[in-house]
Order: sequence, then C-alpha cells, then structure tokens
Amino acid sequence: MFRRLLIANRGEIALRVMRACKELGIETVAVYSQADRDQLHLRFADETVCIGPAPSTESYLNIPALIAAAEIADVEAIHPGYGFLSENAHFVEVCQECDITFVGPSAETIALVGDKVAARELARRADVAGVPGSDGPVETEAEVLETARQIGYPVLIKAAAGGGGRGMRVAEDDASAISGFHSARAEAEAAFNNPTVYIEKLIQRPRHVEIQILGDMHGNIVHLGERDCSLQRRHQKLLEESPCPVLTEEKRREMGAAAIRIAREAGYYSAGTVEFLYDAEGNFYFIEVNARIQVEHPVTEECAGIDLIKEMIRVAAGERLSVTQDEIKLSGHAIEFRINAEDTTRKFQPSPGLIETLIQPSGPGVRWDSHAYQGYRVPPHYDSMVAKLIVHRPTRREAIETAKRALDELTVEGISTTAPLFQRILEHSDFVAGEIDTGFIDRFFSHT
Ligand code: MV4
Repeated sequence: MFRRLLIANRGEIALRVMRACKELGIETVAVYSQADRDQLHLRFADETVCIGPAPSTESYLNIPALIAAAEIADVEAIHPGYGFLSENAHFVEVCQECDITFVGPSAETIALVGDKVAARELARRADVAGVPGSDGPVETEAEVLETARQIGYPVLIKAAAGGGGRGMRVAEDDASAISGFHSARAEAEAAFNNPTVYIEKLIQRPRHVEIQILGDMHGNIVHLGERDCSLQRRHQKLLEESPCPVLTEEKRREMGAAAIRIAREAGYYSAGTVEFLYDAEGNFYFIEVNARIQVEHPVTEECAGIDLIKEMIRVAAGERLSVTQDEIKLSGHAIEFRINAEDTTRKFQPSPGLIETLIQPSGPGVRWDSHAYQGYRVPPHYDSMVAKLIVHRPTRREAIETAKRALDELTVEGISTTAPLFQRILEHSDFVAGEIDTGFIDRFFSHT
C-alpha cells in the first residue's frame, strides 16, 4: 500500500479522500490555492502545499505546480477527486513519467472513453445498444441530412469531445439540422479544440440512469447497481438516488451486465460510471462513460456498504477488488441532496460568502459530506457545492421522511442554498411517486 498520497482537489471530495487515506494508514498531502487557505481538510493533512493563485487554471489545473508539490512532498500517488484533472489523460501520462501512481483508470482508457464517438463504437463492440444515430462522426451537410432523415426527427447533434450536455443541439427538421450542425461544430471547436460532432435520435423525457462499476488490474470488474440522476437543471445534478424507483431486478442485472461488458472492452480499472438513458418503455441506451469517482458516489456506498474511495486506492496499488459480484448485496434506499451556495429564487445565481451559522443534520440514516463549517467563507472562484446530505433508509418512503427531517434540522445563515428547494421537491406528488425524468426541474420551475 502507498505510504503517502497527494490529494489534487479541494472541498468536500478532498476531505472525503483524506478520510479514506487515514483509515488505510496512508499519509496525506493537501494542496490549496491562495483562495483556499481555510479549507477544512488542510487541518487534518500531514503536509500542505500552496500550488498557486485562486483561478483553477493556475492552481488545481496547474500540472507543473501539482507535480512539483508531489515531488517535494515525496508522495507515491495522487488522487484527483472529480472535476479538475480527474479525466485528463495527459496528466495521467505525466504522473506515470514521474513515477507517481494516478488513482484512476489508465491514460488510454480515459482518452478512449473521452471521445464519445469512440465510446459509441466501443459499446457496439461490447454488444450494448447506444442511441440510434450516426456511425461515427458526421462531417458534411449531406451526411447530416442523410443521417437525420434516416433515424427520424427530432435528433440531437452532440460534440465528440463533449459530454455532460455541453455542445448539444436539438434539430426538429432539415433546416435546424444544418444550422445546429454548424453551431455545434463552432461551439465544440471553441470549447474543446475539436469540432467533431455526431448525431443521435432525441430520446424524449428520458431518465438518466447510471451504473457504478469497479475494476482492478487483474481483470475483475463488478457493478454496484444504479443511480437515478434525472433531477438536473442545465446539466447540473441536484439530487440523486439509488435504486432507481422504476427499475426491475431483471433490468438492473441486464444494465449491470452491459456496463461490465463496456468496462471490459475499455480495459477499465478503478471506479467508473456507465451512463444510460432509460425511456418510458423500459429501453436503455448507452450514452457515456465517466472515468472518475463521481459526486453522487455516496448513494451507492450506502446501499452497497462499500467504500468506493478505499477500493480505488487499493486497486491503484495493484490489489484485487475486495468483493466479487456475488458478494455485493444492495440494500435500502439512498438519496443525495447537493447543498449548493445558490439562490434558487434568482435562477440559481451563485451565493458565495461567509457562513455565519451552520447547524448540520445528523441522527439515524443521515450522512453529511462537507468541508463547510461555521465561519467558513465560500469562495466565488469554484463550484458552488458546499455539502452533500445523504440519507439511507430501508425504503424510499422512509428515506424521504428522514430527508425532510434532516433538511429541517439543517440551518445555514449568511449564504443562500438549494436546501429550501429540496423541501418543496420532497412534497411534490410526482417526486413522491418516483415519476421523475430529466424535464422535472424545468416543469417544476415553469409552474412557480
Ligand atoms: C440525450 C438526451 C436525449 N436523447 N441524448 C445530456 C447530458 C449528456 N450526458 C447527455 N444528455 C442527454 N442526451 C439523446 N439521444 C437527453 C439528454 C439530456 C439529459 C440527460 C440526462 C440528464 C439530464 C438531461 C437533461 C437534458 C438533456
């Protein structure tokens, strides 16, 4: 096992990784930007290193600064958390050249699944259905029209280097397909330095259902069930739950097996997620692989009773997975609420600033993953998430009641948060019935 590990992240995930390291007996090195001197996890680190000014391009994304910190602090491994450099194949290669173990998949796997056109081909080789669409990229107007007419409108034009909804265009007819093709290409070129786009049939009102996988370097791959992440706003997830309220045991097995085939085809090790769209008829379609630990991993940890961060670290050290598929027993229902410093009455405008009062929920069935404390100032430079409230109960109904109770206990003064919105969602009859899809939040706000 590693003696010493650097955490190349901030906020709650830096603290979460540090907690796993402590329990594994690994020394920790925390890095921070000049805006993050008061990060909670710095107080628990064996060593701390300032890596640059507030902008993340100069700190948490600054590869030379991170490698220098790793060399000076003499670490054996780097855990990237999520976001920042977590899916940067070049960073993984640099770590490798410096003899530092990157806690995550190989550079090859990250590069492969980061190309969504290549990932679609990978899924097909793994005998998993993607959304009906183009074979590979579409390069000309003629190809766009031919593909769109063949699969039938409406279609979605997506960037090969995109993911998470960036650079997508809906087209209802030939004219919007042509204009969408050009604007998607321009946006993809500007955002990712890669204009490649592809086309899929638009799945109307899908659920977003993703399968958690874990693999090791010895060819073992397991899945840990699904998360329903349908409640999103502008591709930002608000709430995630496991299990998906409508998935049958048979579908879960089918989707789990499909995710494992995709992971095997990608040479996947470490923790990862295979995303699917799930339509009203119960069909599922592969869309993307996320080659990182995700924000919403705790709902899976609660239902599976497995520490995903520890598994990632052990796997990176060359160890075998601690469990086989047969040993994984999912139980109960977990829901995660992202407590963001945002004003939901002002279009989710960021609300950074001083947390004057913080009383955090606890008690049976409640987990609180957060770096926030009373007197902490949420900086304006980064993601607005300040906490994740996770509840785990035997049934969904009980999880909802525990969540209401926990959100009632939560008291935050000084900044606005998304917590009051969740109280209203938990009262909504469609949510209570499990009738959610990716359009829920937009409909919710169009009625208020
Ligand atoms: C889709 C789709 C409908 N049809 N693809 C958005 C994020 C990215 N991961 C994929 N996304 C979508 N892809 C087809 N062919 C609808 C979405 C989508 C969405 C997906 C999951 C959760 C929320 C969403 C909100 C809007 C659109």
